[in-house]
Parts: sequence; structure tokens; C-alpha cells
Amino acid sequence: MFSNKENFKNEFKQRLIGKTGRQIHEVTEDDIYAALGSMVREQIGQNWAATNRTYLEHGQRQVYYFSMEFLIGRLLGNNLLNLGVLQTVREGLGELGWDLEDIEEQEADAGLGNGGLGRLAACFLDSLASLGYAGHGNGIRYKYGLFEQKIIDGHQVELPDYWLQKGNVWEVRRSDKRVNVRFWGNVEMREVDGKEVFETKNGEDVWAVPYDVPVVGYENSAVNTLRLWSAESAADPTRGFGSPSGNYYNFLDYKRSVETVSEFLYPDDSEYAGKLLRLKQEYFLCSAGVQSILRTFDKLRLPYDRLAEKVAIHINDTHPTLAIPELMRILMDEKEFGWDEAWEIVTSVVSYTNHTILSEALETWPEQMVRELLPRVYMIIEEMNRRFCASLLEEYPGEQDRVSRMAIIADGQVKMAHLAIHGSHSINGVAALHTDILKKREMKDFYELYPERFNNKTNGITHRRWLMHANPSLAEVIEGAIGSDWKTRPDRLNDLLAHADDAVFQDKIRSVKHTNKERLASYIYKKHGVTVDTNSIFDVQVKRLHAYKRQLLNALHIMDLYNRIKDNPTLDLTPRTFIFGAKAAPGYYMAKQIIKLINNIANTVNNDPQTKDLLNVFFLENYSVSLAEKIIPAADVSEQISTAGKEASGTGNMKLMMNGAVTVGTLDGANVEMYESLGDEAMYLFGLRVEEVEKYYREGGYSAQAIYHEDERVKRVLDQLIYPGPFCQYGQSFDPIYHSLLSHNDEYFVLRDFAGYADTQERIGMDYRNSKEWARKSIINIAKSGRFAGDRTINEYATEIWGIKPIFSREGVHGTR
Ligand code: 26V
Repeated sequence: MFSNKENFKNEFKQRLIGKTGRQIHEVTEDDIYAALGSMVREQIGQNWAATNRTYLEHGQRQVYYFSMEFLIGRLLGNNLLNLGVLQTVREGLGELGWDLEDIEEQEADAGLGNGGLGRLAACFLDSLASLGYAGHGNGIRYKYGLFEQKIIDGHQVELPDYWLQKGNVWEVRRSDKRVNVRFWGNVEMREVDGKEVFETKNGEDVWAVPYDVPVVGYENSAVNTLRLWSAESAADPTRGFGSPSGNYYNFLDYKRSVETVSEFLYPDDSEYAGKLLRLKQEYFLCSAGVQSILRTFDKLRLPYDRLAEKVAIHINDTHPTLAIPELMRILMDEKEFGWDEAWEIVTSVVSYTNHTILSEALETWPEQMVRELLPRVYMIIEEMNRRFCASLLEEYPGEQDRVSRMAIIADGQVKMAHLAIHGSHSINGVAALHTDILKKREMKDFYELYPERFNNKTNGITHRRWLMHANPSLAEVIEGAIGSDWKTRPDRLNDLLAHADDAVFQDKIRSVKHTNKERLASYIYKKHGVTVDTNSIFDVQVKRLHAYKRQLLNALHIMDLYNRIKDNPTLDLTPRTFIFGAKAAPGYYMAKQIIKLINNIANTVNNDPQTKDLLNVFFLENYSVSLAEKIIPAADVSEQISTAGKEASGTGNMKLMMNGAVTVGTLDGANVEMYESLGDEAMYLFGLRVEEVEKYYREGGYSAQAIYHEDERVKRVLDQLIYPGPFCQYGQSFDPIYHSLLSHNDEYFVLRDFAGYADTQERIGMDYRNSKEWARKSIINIAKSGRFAGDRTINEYATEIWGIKPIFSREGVHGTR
């Protein structure tokens, strides 16, 4: 089908006409997408079946990455790239008069995730397949992904994201592989041959139906599986459902209520909220996933005490922690294991990654909710807790406090992180600093108990999507300089260092950046009707909106720049375009205020004749994977300015670095490791260090008020938050922001870091003018970004946590057992 351009064109035209029943000049871009998609899907299908067969025959351990989120975005371009047919298809379509990029735009962006955690899961799947590991995803097929964001009069408005509206060419429904998940009910105990046997009666049964999505490896013929579960009613309407009279309507009501389990993705909230439906979703994912793994294991015809040899389950944050008691349940209630043997199996199978230290995001569930919704699972958690606390008392005699702190159930709450740590053989943080904080502070007690379980795996991103696919012209220039080894060995990007001072290469890098900026500028023109100066610095902050990420610091600094220009219209400033993209959780009031503030600032500075040539601000609505692919290649400056100690890792920082943006950042998350590689010559550091932040928190030594009174610039911008400041159009006043900084003493040290940030930005403005020096910095960033490729991260997980080796390689399949 794709062997050469002519074959492709012929086959494609035939299908297009066959599929649509129209003449070739009548088809729409939508038709073209659908025809091309199904053709690619078919091509993948061959390798998919072969991959599954190979894994089964090979008999090596397979990894299942359990995650409530997979933020995979669009798949067409990525699949073409990984299949190695991108060029053929792009040229073939071109000759037929179509632009592949326009066709790609027809695909819905699969937004089955909130942000970093969900995108990481998607990047990991790409690396697993591309490195030839037997590693699969296990998630939920939400009918509605993360809400679509509209900006109306500067406010965020949320719309439902019905991403399946036009169908999904990539998924395959596997009704034959459905499993039953039981909620509610009551547990009955019987004695059989002197053993206690438990069974849940009168529960509500829900079918979990898998939709499989192929995960295509890069030019290695491996195709792994992302299995997404959809909830369907398991009740049979013909068999005495409900009352005789209301039978039909009862059934429909019931069906609808059951199907809400996989209806929508919960937006990450500022405060964790224990919602019943969310708990249902988590159990649904875990129970379906574990059952399906066991069915696959059954094909090997091995005893269950060998499960851990063949299966690894990785849980992405605590959200899928119920996999632990669920596997216990099945081993004990269905496979007749005793507690101790079952526990040994479970802890050898499960490993866990922590993604946040913000205490407000740590999951706990009301004990009563768990007891009622999942009665048998609750009994198991209770028994785990009982045994755990008893062993703790033995380990730490007399230390009742410590035992209470560490208990899995305490104060009427089930603590998911404690359950996850106790039930896993490995716990990892996502950047060196983050892991350090976990060990020393947040999970100190557990680290003391299980030091050998804790380890670090610094995050990484897939260079295939974020460099080769999102920025093909940069990839081409890199290839021109150092060849193509880096495509399969991203650490080889390091070879670019030899070209950092090469004037010709610098020119090429600059010109690629400029082209990408023009592309983004034309997108902005379409959206906002404003022409952007592509010679200005494109300064980008794209990520979820959260107080700790400090979009507010960026915003206050722009206000200050505005003031300085107004005071001195001939001020010698390097022109700047500030670009924001960010969704706020629908219930997160402060975050929404900040969005409104940024939009008001944009309105003021973009329209003031004195500032508009020096200063522009754009808030691009609906930040998503596909929008990130447009923005990131065009960035000159990457804003990574979280309060030190708060951002576990960050991954946008890595994507921007890989695309040649220079970072202005704090020593937080993976920025620390970026700085290790880059130093002051290629990165701009500012702000409090973690130790200083911690000291302030301990000693309460920080006074936002004092800074307000001492720093005129700070005082001025804060006062401008209040009506009738220049950013208070339509009578808007930002009192809540003002008070969070002054009355509530600025929890995230925005004012404390303001001066340092503003000075650093000033330096950036000056340095940018030296275009040779800037290009050099940019090249060093690209060169050093190989360390942050997901392939490196996945190799570490594979060897240090999962104990697996690659099965596929570009040369073929590695030796079978
Ligand atoms: C919490 C909740 C609670 C309410 C229900 C929905 C929901 C969804 C997600 C979360 C926690 C999100 C944690 C998270 O995204 N952490 C990010 O993980 C990235 C990948 O490791 C990392 O780069 C970011 O620094 C970290 O914030």
C-alpha cells in the first residue's frame, strides 16, 4: 500500500472513491482523512497481530501501564512517521493536490488527560513501542475528554469535548474481551473444605468493554496496545429487569446510569475532592485491567505463583492503586491463594510513580464510601491495614504516633499513597529533586521503612512527536549537521555541540525558528486578527493554570514592562510577544481570575499605540497537544517559573528545550537537571531555592507586605489590580488576586521572586539582540536535550523497575525463549 508513491496514490484514490461514492474532485478533507486513516490502520493491523503472537511465544514479562489519563493527541501524523511512510504519503497527497497538514487537522485531538501526567503516559507508550518493549497502556475510553476551552470576553468558558463525534479510526472494539466489574452488594462468607470463601452478592454488574488502540513503534514493526475500557450495562432487559410495567424505561434509566462510569474525565482540581463517580472510575479501570491481564496470562498455562515472572503492573500516581487490593481479591477468592502468598505475588507485580507533593492533590477516600461501593475490596484494605500497623508496632515499639501517621486507614479516610507504597516493590519520583523531597520530607517515614523501594526516574518526552513530527524543518537541519543516528539514539543530539559556534549552522537554526514563528503568527492572525512581529522575542508559558506555576509572576512582569514604556516611550526594549496557553480547572476560582487578568493585560498592551509595537500578549485558547505542537517549535524563551519545590518535574520544559527555546526558570523539578547540563551560558536561572522556600515556610520569615512597601514597581502593579487600574476594563477589579498576595501573604512567593525575575528578563532582552550568541544558546539547548528523551527514561524503568528487555529491534525480533 505504501511501498512507493505511485502505489500509494493509486490505492488511495480507489479507496477514497470506494468509501465515499463520490468523484475525486467532490471529496472533502474529512473524507480524505477517513480514507487515509483506515488505510494506515489496516497497514498497522498486520504488524499488530504479529506483535501479539511474538510476545506470547517469546514468553517474556509484559508491562501494563495503568493510568486514568492518556493524553495522546492526534495519531495520524505520528503513525505515518513511525511506520516510516510519512514522506511517501506527504508527497503522494501533494501530487493529488492536498496538503497532509490540512488533512491531519481533521482528526479530533484525543484529550483523555489533564496535563503532564497524562501526556507523560502517552510519551511513555511511544517509547515502549519504539524501543521494542512489550509494554501496554490500560486506561478509560472517556466519552468526553478534558473540556474544550473558549475565551469569551477574557473569561474561560468550558464546553464538552465530544471527541468521538466523527468516529475514531484507530480504535477496535473487542466485545469478545469484555469483563464484568461489580459494585455495591454485600459480601457473603462460606466455608469450603475448612477455608473461608468470600463472594459479593446483589451487586451492580457493569460490563467493561475494551477498545484497543494500536501503539506503533518507530520503524521496528512493533505494535503495542493501548486498551481503553468503556462501561456498558450488563443487565439483560428481557430477563425480569425492574417491574413488569415500567420495565423498559427502568432499563433505559439503568443503562444510562451505568454508562456514566466512563462518561467523562475529571478535571484536575486545585483541591482534591472525593467524588463517588471518580472512585467508581478508578475501580472500573483497575478491575477490568487486572482481569484482562489474568486472561492473557492464562494462555501461558502456568501456575499463578509465577505471575510476577510474566506480568508487571505500573500505576501512574495513586489513581489506579485499587489494582493492589483487586489483584489480592482475585488471587484469594478465585485462585485460592492464602494471604501471604497472594501478598508476595502482588507486591512483586506492582510498582508506583508519584507525580506530586502538593498535599491538596493527595488522594484519600472516605472509608464509608469505599466500604459501601467496594465491600470486598474494603475488607482486603482493612486487613492490609491491620497487618501493616501490627508489623509497624513490632518494628517501632512504642511509637504509636509514627504508626498513626503511616496507617493506610486513618481518621475515617483511606490513604491511597500509603496503600500504593506498601503494596509496591518500587516507588519513584519523576525528577532528582522531587525524589529527594519525597525521601526527606513527604514520605520520610516510608523511606525509613522501605529505603530500597525508593528510586528516581527523571521524566522524558518523545523526541519523535515533539521534534521529528512537530518540527520537521528543525529535524532536517539537525540531520544535515550530524546525520540521522539521533533519531534512534536521541542522546546523540549531543553531537550538535560541535556546531554551536558554526556561523552557517547558526543561520540555519535561526531561519528554522523564524519560519516556525511565522507559522504561529499566521495561526494567531487567524484567531485574533492581529499581525505579530516575528522579529520580537516569542516568550512562551504553556501548561495548566495553577497558582504554584506562577503565571501570575509572568503577568505582573508584563504589567511592569507596560508601566516602564508608558513612563518612558523611548525606552530601549527588545520587542516581545508573550504567549500563554492554559486551562484552569472549572472550579478553581483564582486560576480563572488569572486567565481573565492575562486577557485584560493583552487587551490593554496590544491596543495602546505607545506599547503595541514593543509589547504583545496573546492568550491562545484551548491549549492541547495539537496546539502545543504549533506553539513549542516557535518559542524563543521557555517560562518554567514555579515556586521551588512545587513542580515535581515539568515536561513542557523539556519539549521547549528540545525545540531550541532558552529557559528562564527556577531551580525546581527537572529544571535542576537541565541547569546541570546547560549552566549559566544556556539557561537563565532566578528565584528562591527550595531550602530558602522551606526555611520561610518553617519560620514564617517572609513578608509580602514589606516587599510591597519597599519595591515601588511591585506596589504599582499591585495597585493596578484594583479598579480603575489600566487593566481593569469593563469595571473588572482583581481584588482576590491582590488579597492573595497581600492579605494572605503570597503563598507562592510571587512578590519575593519578582525583582530577580524582572532583572533576568531584562538580561534576556539584551542577550537576544546578539543573534549569534542567542543561536549558540539555542543549539546548546537542543544538543543537551537528548538526556530528556523518554527513551532514556523508559530504558531506566525497564532495567531498574520492571526487569524487562527489548523484544523488537530495527534488525528484527530478539531470540525467543
Ligand atoms: C489529581 C486529580 C485529582 C482530582 C481528579 C483528577 C485529578 C487528575 C490529576 C491529578 C494529579 C495530577 C498530578 C500531575 O499531573 N502531576 C504532574 O506530573 C507530571 C509528570 O510527571 C510532572 O511533570 C508535573 O510536574 C506534575 O505536576
